[in-house]
Amino acid sequence: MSGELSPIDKAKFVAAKRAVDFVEDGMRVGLGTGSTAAWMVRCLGELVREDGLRIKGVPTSSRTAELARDCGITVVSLDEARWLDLTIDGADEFDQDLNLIKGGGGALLQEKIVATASDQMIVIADVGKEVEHLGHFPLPLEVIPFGWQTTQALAEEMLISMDVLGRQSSLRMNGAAPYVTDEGNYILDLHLNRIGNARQLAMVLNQIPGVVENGLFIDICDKVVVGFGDGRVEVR
Ligand code: ABF
Repeated sequence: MSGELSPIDKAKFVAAKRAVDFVEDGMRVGLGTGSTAAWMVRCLGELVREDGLRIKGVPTSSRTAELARDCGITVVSLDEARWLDLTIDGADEFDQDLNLIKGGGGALLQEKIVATASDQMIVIADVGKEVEHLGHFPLPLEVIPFGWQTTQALAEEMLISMDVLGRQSSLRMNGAAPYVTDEGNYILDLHLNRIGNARQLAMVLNQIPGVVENGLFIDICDKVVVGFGDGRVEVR
């Protein structure tokens, strides 16, 4: 499956492949979104088709649902599964406390719901996602379309009082139109550069009217499987 991969793709692949070792027969598994998670879905599909692994997959986005079905994985909704044994997903940044920034792929709301409804969450990532302080990657904020510019102004005003370096934000676009999430919402990307108190910021952001969810995953991730371009893997 892996053939000749670039170092970054090899890092993603080996992390994904190591993570599926944690999947046991009969599990209900949350399936993440993004290119690293896509490798994980493919590896799981191979185990389902060739080793008879029996799992129920709960996708975190429509893209993942399509890929999972194409790989032969039984896909069910989160409400059908009710609770998950394990979720495996990617991330945009992770720090030493295993706190994350997620949402670069635009699926942070469903990803956070699925990860929270799981006994365990494992993140798979290339080592380039590891940071000392969260925030260099723009923090995604899912907002309802109604009054989004007012929501944006309130968020930027709130950032002035927070422990962050940057306060600019931008509406995520899909070509000439705003990017629309699976739930029909918009995404504001907050260019914070460095986040001091991620826990406090996550709580305050979600108090702003119009904000649905933010991409900070605090105390949700249990393990990070880190892949390296030379094929090494570390479990943190
Ligand atoms: C998804 O995967 C998103 O939350 C995150 O932004 C993205 C990372 O994508 P990739 O694995 O392609 O770097 O979980």
